Order: sequence, then structure tokens, then C-alpha cells
Amino acid sequence: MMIEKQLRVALDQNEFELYYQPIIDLKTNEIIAMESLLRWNNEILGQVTPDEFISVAEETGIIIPIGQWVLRMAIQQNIIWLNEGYKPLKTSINVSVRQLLDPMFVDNVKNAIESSGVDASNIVLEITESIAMYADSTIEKLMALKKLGVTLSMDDFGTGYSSLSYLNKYPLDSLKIDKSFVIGMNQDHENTAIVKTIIAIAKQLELRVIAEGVEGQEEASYLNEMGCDYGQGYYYSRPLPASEFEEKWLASD
Ligand code: G
Ligand code: G
Ligand code: MN
Ligand code: NA
Repeated sequence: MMIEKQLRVALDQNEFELYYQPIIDLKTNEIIAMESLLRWNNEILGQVTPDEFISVAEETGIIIPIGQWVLRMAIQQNIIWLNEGYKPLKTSINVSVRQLLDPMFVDNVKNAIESSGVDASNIVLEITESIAMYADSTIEKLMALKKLGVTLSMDDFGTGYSSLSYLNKYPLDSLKIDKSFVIGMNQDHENTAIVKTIIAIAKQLELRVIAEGVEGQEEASYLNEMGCDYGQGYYYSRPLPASEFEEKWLASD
């Protein structure tokens, strides 16, 4: 069966699941947010990670209904945890360029927020640098999303299409330093220099900065010293199913 067809069946049969990874304040070591990460549980293929199907989903356009499912599920889970009495946390949701280019995207986000009653600022949309290739049409959409009150973050920063000239035109709240630079810090000086530079850019533009790929305690304290606000990575936790995430990161407080 074609993977596109399999993805459609997967949506119909509820084979998708969201995992959650904590985002930690490097100063206080407290959890401040969680990133939702898509998983596909297939009877034959086992658990499939997004790297194996997101690009096909984007090319075929099936990322649109999948993305809508992700948006609704992630918002619903945010509200469930709030209603269970845990402290309010932000939920980050990955958004593909293809989704952002969909004419219905802003309306879909608006509907998802309004029908759920979630506090819009607790919903973070992670977009990638590749939107810079479509700058003019995407800036307007980002402005419209910002008006809804959502938080906007640029994901995988430093790896994509060079977008420095657009960076201050986007209504962004934060930058995420791509994990390749953070993981590479202990190998060579160049990666450390890149991380420092990204932190400096973020400060200049008054954006919060999140380091991904924090795999050790040394990296965490070094990032904190360098002025990085938040960290995310295996040092703290792998992405976990919702129930496990709740047990380890919410219920323990
Ligand atoms: O969790 P993992 O490392 O396997 O994620 C791999 C890639 O898939 C990441 O780049 C991430 O941004 C992307 N991804 C994860 N979940 C989603 C999702 O819900 N929607 C979209 N569009 N991309 C996702
Ligand atoms: O591109 P994006 O940032 O959305 O993707 C996040 C991906 O990074 C997830 O698939 C997640 O599994 C992975 N990830 C999270 N923390 C770490 C880490 O510390 N090291 C590595 N190698 N990957 C990580
Ligand atoms: Mn991400
Ligand atoms: Na990333």
C-alpha cells in the first residue's frame, strides 16, 4: 500500500499519538512548557517517527488533516492537564510550511482555540526558517496568528534558508537553537560560537531562546551561563506518551 493511503487509513483508525517532551527553565530547573511530537503506531510497521513520514505527508498534502488532528489533540491535552489542577504550561505544536500555506490554516487555528476555550498564549506554534522563501505571504499569516494571541517560535534555527533579514519582521516570541549545534558544542569550538551568536541575536531582537538537544548536565549549565533561557533534550527527558509525561513531569510536583 502506498504510504499516502496508509496515512489516510491511520487518521481514520486513530493510529496517531502525541508524545510530549518537557521544556525547562535553565535558571530554575522548572518545567515551563512541553513540545508535542507526533508518533504513528501501526500494527505492521510498529511505531513510526515523523522523520519517516512527514515529508511524504507534506508532499501529498495529507499533512493538512494530520496537522488539524495534532492541533486539536494538543489543545485538548493542554486543557485536560489544566483541569486536573496542574500548573498552567504552554504546549508547543510543530507546524509545517505546507500547513501555513493552506488558506484555511489561520481560521482552523482560530476555531480550535475558540471552541476549546484554551488560553491562546499557552499555545505555541513552532514554524521553521523555510517560511522565509515565501516571506510576503507568510508574514501576513503570522501577523494574523499573533492577533489570535498565540505564541510563535522559530524552530531549528540556524539550519535553514538564511532568514536574518526577515527575522525582525516576523512577530516571533522565541527562537529554538537547532539541536545539531547544541549537541556539537562539546566537539568543536565552532558549534559553541554558533550557539553564542544565536543567543546574542535572540537578545538583540528581544526574543526568548530555547536550546534543543540538551543531552548532558554540563551543556545545561553552560547554556545557562551563556544566557540561554530554556533547554529541551534527553538530559531532562525523552519525548513521552501523555500518561507517562503526566506521571513524571506534572504529578510529581
Ligand atoms: O520527534 P521527532 O524527533 O521524531 O521529530 C522529527 C521531526 O518531525 C521534527 O523535525 C519535528 O519538527 C517534526 N514533527 C514532529 N511532530 C510533528 C507534528 O505534529 N507536525 C509536524 N508538522 N511536524 C512534526
Ligand atoms: O525539529 P524539532 O525540534 O521539532 O524536533 C525535535 C526532535 O528532536 C524530536 O524528534 C525529538 O525526539 C528530538 N530530540 C529531542 N531531544 C533530543 C536530544 O537531546 N538529542 C537528540 N539527538 N534528539 C532530541
Ligand atoms: Mn520542534
Ligand atoms: Na528543531
